[in-house]
Amino acid sequence: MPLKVVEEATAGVPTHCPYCALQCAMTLRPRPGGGADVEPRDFPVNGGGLCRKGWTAAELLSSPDRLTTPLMRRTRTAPLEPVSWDAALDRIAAELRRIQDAHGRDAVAVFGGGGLTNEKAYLLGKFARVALGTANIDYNGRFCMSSAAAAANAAFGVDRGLPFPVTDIASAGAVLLVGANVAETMPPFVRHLPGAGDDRGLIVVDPRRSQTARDADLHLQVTPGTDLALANGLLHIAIAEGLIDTDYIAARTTGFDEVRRNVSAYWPERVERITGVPVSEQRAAVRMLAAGRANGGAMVLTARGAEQHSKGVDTVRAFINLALALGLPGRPGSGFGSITGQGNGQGGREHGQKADQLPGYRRIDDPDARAHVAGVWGVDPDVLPGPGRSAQELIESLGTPDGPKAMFVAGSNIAVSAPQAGLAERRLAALDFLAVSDLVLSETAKLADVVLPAAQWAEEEGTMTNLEGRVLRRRRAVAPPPGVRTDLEILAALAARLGRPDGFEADPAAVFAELRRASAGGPADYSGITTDALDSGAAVYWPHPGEHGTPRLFADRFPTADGRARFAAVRHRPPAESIDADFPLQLITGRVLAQYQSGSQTRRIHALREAEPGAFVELHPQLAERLGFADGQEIRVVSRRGTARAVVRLSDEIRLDTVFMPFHWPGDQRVNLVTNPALDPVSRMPEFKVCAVRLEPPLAVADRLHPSAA
Ligand SMILES: Nc1nc2c(c(=O)[nH]1)N[C@H]1C(S)=C(S)[C@@H](COP(=O)(O)OP(=O)(O)OC[C@H]3O[C@@H](n4cnc5c(=O)[nH]c(N)nc54)[C@H](O)[C@@H]3O)O[C@H]1N2
Ligand SMILES: Nc1nc2c(c(=O)[nH]1)N[C@H]1C(S)=C(S)[C@@H](COP(=O)(O)OP(=O)(O)OC[C@H]3O[C@@H](n4cnc5c(=O)[nH]c(N)nc54)[C@H](O)[C@@H]3O)O[C@H]1N2
Ligand code: SF4
Ligand SMILES: [Mo]
Repeated sequence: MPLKVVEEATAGVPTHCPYCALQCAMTLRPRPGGGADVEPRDFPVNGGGLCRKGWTAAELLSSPDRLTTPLMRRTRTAPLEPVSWDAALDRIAAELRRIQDAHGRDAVAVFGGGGLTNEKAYLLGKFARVALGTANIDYNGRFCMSSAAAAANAAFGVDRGLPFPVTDIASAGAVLLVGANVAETMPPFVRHLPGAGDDRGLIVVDPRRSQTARDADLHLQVTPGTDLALANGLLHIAIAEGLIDTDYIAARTTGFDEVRRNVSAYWPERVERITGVPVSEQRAAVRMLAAGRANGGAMVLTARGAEQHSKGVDTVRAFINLALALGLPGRPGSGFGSITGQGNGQGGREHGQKADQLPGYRRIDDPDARAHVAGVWGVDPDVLPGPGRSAQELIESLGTPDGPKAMFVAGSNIAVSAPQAGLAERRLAALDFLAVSDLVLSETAKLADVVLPAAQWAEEEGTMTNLEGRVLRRRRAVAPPPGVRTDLEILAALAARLGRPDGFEADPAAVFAELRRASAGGPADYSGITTDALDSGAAVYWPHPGEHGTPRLFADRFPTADGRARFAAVRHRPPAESIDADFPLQLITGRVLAQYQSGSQTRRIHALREAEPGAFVELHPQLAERLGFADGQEIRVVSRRGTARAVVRLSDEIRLDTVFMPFHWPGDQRVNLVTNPALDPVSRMPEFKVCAVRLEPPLAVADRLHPSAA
């Protein structure tokens, strides 16, 4: 055993990137003085490639910004000061106890993240349900994959973002990408897409001519928030032109007749009026998909641009309808998928940190699921609480008379990333007690009463599940800095202090073994996945109940009661907030290549900070001229909810009625001061992707010294 470790140290440790769901493979070579060097490693998803974030990921291991000691404030207004681990953990346990004794068990909330390993997500869920006994646990995946997940569960009976390996995309003759800018959000993914000079076709739907759209054969520059109408319109054309697969529809689906009637109202000229996409381009898109289907296959893939809306679930259903009518899901080289975002966004939504779920992607309101998981946990099913509040509803309830009075956060920076962040910040401030586990002093950690310094990616063992549902091994390459503990150690220590000395192992292998048992028989069944198989590099896809996993789903049947996929007749409606005279522009939000999420990791990496130093707002030169703004000028983006500061970045690749702003920066550069928290009725996904704004010149210096309260 020690021999193996030495060998690995000299040969480098095989692992995966800490950031997005592509989980590109890399080798880490520890440096004698601390930190490590990154080398890309050949692996199907990345084919030996890495993006700039992956290349520079190791810099944060030895960054002076790392937290290396617990911090605590004595009162809510006192400064954060270094304290011992015992003092920090004792304080958290005492406060959570005190608040639950006074206000009931649900008065303590837990908030997790899709970047946490499977083991952490699992133990966090168990910690909430068993050690705290609270119904109130949710996580940032609610802001990410919840609409796609709800749609896939309803249509296919299971939610695995890509129900096929990423490499299958390379055999598709046509790919329709809806609201996905993979050229920036997962650059190595692009190698699988149709490219210049081949006989395959790429169609991109985006209000901006994004990096990804620039290389497409067809770019549909849709009006923000109208993808649902576009999908219905494309299906209308496919039916009218006789391009649907009637045999597939008859054999493998239910509900098409109602959908056919519904989309008859979405004739091309009407859809052009709603979406801004010319009739000729709508027809071209449908014909490209049909031609691709005859040339290896056709794929329809959605991402956050289509999903982060108050009608995100119905929009995804509309694109699933299109894919089903074309006969794609379950066919080789064809299918429907949603591109998962966070490193463990897939596994993170399977193992019980979501308000309505138990491990194995089970439903918390299903009596059989409760009985099974309670059995593994050694508790009575009746004591399992839940379902609790969804992320945004939870945040909005913090510190209110009916809401939680304390919260424990691990793996999310909601002070930057939640919609209407000004409100989120006020709700966090209204708590009696906030504890945060993070690598760095994130904007959310700055608001905490106790901050715990957590180990990161390359300092601990664990498993991750990538966007294909493939389970991967994350390996420890370097020791955490002295003073730092893993999240599993933190949860085990807190559980013990809350009267649960047993059942909370800090050893990732022990947690994975328990997770396998808890997931057995559930939709995301990991029970047959062995550490040996993962170590050997075997391609391990869930469901994996016995010796064999499932790289491709739906070949013969869908995991619904009758084995068929379900169509759903869905109608278009406008975004929750329409533009008007006061707020005449559509604001859309998203990402840039060099920053990740709330930026708490990537803003601390030198090359990435240099590449994208601060918030910008992208607008068309003609719009800028009309408003009197110049490239590089600082302006204010104003909505009914708040104001964000940003630098003008001119681009003729964006619609004239739309401006774009990424969400990676803190303070008054947060686009989420502006965004709309309107929720999808089913998934409870906020409408991050569209709201009404106006652009204003910066405040005069005098105003800036005495800003009016936003
Ligand atoms: N560099 C980088 N990579 C990342 C991340 C990151 O923060 N930075 N985060 C990871 C995570 S968690 C996620 S979820 C993924 C997200 O990956 P993507 O979904 O690809 O990223 P976004 O930039 O959020 O949105 C994609 C596109 O949606 C467009 N869009 C906005 N509104 C609309 C609309 O109404 N309709 C349509 N069709 N398009 C619209 C935007 O212009 C944008 O180009 O990226 C992952 N990878
Ligand atoms: N306007 C707008 N807002 C958005 C979006 C958008 O497109 N537009 N996208 C939404 C989406 S898709 C997402 S996924 C969310 C993401 O938003 P956040 O949840 O804020 O995501 P991160 O910035 O990744 O936050 C993760 C935090 O956990 C820390 N961390 C990383 N690894 C670990 C670990 O192992 N343990 C612990 N304890 N901490 C760790 C990091 O340092 C960081 O502070 O933002 C959402 N917000
Ligand atoms: S694409 Fe994603 S997983 Fe790959 S190197 Fe970049 S951030 Fe890491
Ligand atoms: Mo995400």
